Amino acid sequence: MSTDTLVETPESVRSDAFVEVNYADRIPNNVDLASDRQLQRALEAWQPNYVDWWKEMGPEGFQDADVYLRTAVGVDPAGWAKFGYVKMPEYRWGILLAPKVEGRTIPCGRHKGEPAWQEVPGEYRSLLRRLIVVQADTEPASVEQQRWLGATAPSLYDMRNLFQVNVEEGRHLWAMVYLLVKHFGRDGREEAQALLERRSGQQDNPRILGAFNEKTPDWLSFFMFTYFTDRDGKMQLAALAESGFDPLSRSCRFMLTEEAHHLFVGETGVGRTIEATCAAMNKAGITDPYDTAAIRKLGVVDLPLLQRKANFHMSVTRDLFGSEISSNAAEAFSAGLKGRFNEAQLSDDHQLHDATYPVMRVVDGAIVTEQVPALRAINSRLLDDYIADCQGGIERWNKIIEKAGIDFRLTQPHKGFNRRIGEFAGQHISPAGEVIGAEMWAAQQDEWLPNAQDLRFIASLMQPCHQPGEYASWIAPPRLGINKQPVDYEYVKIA
Ligand code: BYC
Repeated sequence: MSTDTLVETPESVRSDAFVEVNYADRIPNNVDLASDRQLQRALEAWQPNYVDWWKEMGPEGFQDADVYLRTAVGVDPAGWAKFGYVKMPEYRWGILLAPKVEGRTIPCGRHKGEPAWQEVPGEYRSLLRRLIVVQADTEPASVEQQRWLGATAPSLYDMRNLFQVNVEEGRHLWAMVYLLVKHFGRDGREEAQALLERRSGQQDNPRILGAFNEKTPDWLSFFMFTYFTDRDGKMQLAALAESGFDPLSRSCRFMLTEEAHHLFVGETGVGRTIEATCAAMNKAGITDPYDTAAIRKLGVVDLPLLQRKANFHMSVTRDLFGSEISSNAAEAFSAGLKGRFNEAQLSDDHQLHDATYPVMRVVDGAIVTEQVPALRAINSRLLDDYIADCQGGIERWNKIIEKAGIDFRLTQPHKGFNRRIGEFAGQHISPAGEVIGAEMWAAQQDEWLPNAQDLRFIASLMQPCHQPGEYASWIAPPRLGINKQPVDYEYVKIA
């Protein structure tokens, strides 16, 4: 292991005047874990089970590789991470909370304005625990979903990014397990153990939320997942960062810092795929983006296929917001456990007694927009904020296509397209937003979602490129390397 990393430095690292991350402890932390022996022992008992889970379910075939990873050494945005080679099972997963904001109050709901809770409010214990467990469950789930991807990495740069995302999802699990074990006693310890036992996609004991039981079989899925599904992570973490339960808020605030890189990996991964496609089309003199047979012969992903892939990931991720109209969500908000996106910046009473919110629903076979009590429409609102937040990257992808002079635009399908949860579950809605019958859906769905031929083609592209500086035909090299390293740097030293 290189010495230029603080990963193994056995001393405290001061990141700013207030927050010190202690790397001398078995579990790195900035929560003064050593002062609470019982908690420390409980977490140290969980740690080997976690590492066993990582070795069993983490990246397959690369556990001994030296990976150029960043490790959080503080929570100061100006300099919170260090880079160096690490073998993943030796990664220093730690507990990091954003600094406490003195005088912070509960931002929303019936307790608005009261001091934020430092301990679990008894009357909301089970609701709070459920929110933390659902958040926690997604983190190991995504590592499990992505565990086979190393073998087909399109470059060492991409492989390293995959592993970076994976170890940070592992750290996010630690962040939630800390809250469960510290604040929920024996129940919390049992939940922490159960988090290591559920398995993505397993019939008997699956992960909690639908999208986290889907497969991530190829790199295009990975990039779409990190753009669209990690963005659900961003939105949910932002809503939980508004929690009146201060330890949850502080955990989520720091997790959001790490999440930004995951979104970057997704956006640039899809963007580089588009670049390679457009460049190959132009070189071959192909102007029609629907001339897919000719385009696929060039070893790149045709744009209509990218649209179908995006349609799948967008619709599955929209289901993660729960039912648009939800009494669970109303209660989480009213209790002050989960806010809205940017709660503190919204200019209303933050209690929503009389407010309404427009929600799309299907009534008598037609899509209508109804005003619904805003409290019950909390999920719907977060979903709308999410859809708006997705648009930025899509516009940037379209710029790449436009600059290459190709007549094609990626778009978001209608909110009701391909939904299994909420107002549109059980309906057939086209990407354009028409309510259609089952027959029409069956006839068209291969045009709207990846079909068997698409999946076979994508699988055929997934040939490993594991030499420094080598990139697969279907993806352009990045403009910049990681941490100012060149793009042909040996980001992963394969054992
Ligand atoms: N699949 O009233 P409802 C991330 C369940 S991603 C299966 O409709 P509610 C990440 C629901 O649990 C962010 N089940 O919705 C990204 C409930 O069951 P219980 C994860 C579903 O409760 C990439 C029942 O249906 N964080 O971080 O208002 C990589 C009725 O629920 C689904 C969070 O989600 C589904 N899609 O809201 C790594 C935040 N949807 O409890 C990480 C915490 C709903 O009756 N979670 N159900 O047994 C929450 O805020 C809420 O639990 C939800 C659901 C928004 C998920």
